Amino acid sequence: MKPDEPFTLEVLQSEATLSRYDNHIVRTLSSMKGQYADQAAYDAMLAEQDTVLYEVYEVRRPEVPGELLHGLSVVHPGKVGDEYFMTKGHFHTVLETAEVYYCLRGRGVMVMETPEGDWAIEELHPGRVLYVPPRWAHRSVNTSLDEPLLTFFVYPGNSGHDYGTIEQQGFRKLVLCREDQTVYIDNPNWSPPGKGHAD
Ligand code: PAN
Ligand code: ZN
Repeated sequence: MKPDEPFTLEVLQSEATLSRYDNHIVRTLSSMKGQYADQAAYDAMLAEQDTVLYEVYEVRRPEVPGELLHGLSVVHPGKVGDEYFMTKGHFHTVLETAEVYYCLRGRGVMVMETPEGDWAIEELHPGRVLYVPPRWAHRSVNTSLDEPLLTFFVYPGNSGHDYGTIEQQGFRKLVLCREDQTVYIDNPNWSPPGKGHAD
């Protein structure tokens, strides 16, 4: 079989070059039901408008171990109650697969945790590379209220995405804006791995 040809991509230029990506995913508020701590703020915001929270631009490659899936993640600025806009977050279905994130623009954090309940939060700013090791669930949070958080990501083709575990148990830590400061607090609704949801 003839091997694929090498190819290049302008990761970030104009709206026009973004159209070079193969796939564009748009996640709005309605897709994050139950993920924000302040349910009343969530409901009120959704009643106004199904706001776009984040977008993902993917280069489509075969989902097999030797391939690398890559693309651009854009988390828009904003809050639901005190909680910054963020991605759903997920474990990789193949838990032993890692991921690299390279921050291109904006300010943010990556909230991470393992199935055993260990947690970590790393700051993202332009020029910083974050290595998410195998086993760590990950969620990007935009901690700037003025500009989008742009990251480039790369992960193995066979990783897959397990969203259900996080939808059920949440992340252990929440990233909030309190009196203009970014604070990390314990998620009161977090249920320990394997214990199901708190309510
Ligand atoms: C990224 C994420 C992207 C959006 O490509 O998929 O940032 O986040 P959610 O998938 O949690 O909605 C990645 O981590 N892929 O594995
Ligand atoms: Zn991932």
